[in-house]
Amino acid sequence: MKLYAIVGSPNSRKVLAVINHLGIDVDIEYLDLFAGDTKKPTYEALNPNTMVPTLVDGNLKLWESNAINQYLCDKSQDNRLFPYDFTIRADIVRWQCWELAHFNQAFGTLAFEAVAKPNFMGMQGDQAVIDWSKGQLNRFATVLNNHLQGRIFMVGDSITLADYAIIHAEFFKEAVPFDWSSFPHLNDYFDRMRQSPSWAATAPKSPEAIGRIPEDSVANVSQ
Ligand SMILES: N[C@@H](CCC(=O)N[C@@H](CS)C(=O)NCC(=O)O)C(=O)O
Repeated sequence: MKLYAIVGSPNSRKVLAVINHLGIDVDIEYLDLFAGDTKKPTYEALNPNTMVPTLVDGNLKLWESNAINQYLCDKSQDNRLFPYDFTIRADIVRWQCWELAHFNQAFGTLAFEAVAKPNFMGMQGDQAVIDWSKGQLNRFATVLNNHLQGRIFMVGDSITLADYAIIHAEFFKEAVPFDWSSFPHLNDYFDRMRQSPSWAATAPKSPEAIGRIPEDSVANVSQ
């Protein structure tokens, strides 16, 4: 299996963390965002969205990070992160859908407009979009904070795919113009998840490393 990823990309990190956690053997090819690698025809043939991550396994060309993570768990027949019990699976998939459609849609948009554009792309963020995403983030952070009261993990009492999905934009948490102080359970959870070895190993070595091909690969660690 081969994964196409970009250093520091939250959705790439989400998949890399699962690869680390499961300890599975996947070739990682990092693309250079600034050299336009995702726009090259050979890559577009794998992922017409010209985004990362993309997993290639034989004839399967799979994009969408949450789908890739489910596939990796099933393919490896290691059900720790995605148990076979269909009630638990439904709960995990519920949170994967929710982070994509709501929480990380708001968080990711705010991070892109308010942090990535001015810091990495040399352009100003759109203030109307920033204001909208802050409102949305406030709404959905409230849902997440309430869910996490009295909980260690999103589903059950061990780490699952839902956790790697929820936290995947954590690198930008302190950088976005958003007041997290009224979400103590969410904050504690992010702090805990940041300590997860499989997640921590996916972090870019420096802000300058983001989007560039690393000299050495991100180390795989098993949990
Ligand atoms: N829903 C997709 C989102 C993928 C995505 O947004 N990837 C970003 C990096 S985290 C990307 O490739 N951006 C480059 C671009 O938009 O051109 C997933 O979960 O895989």
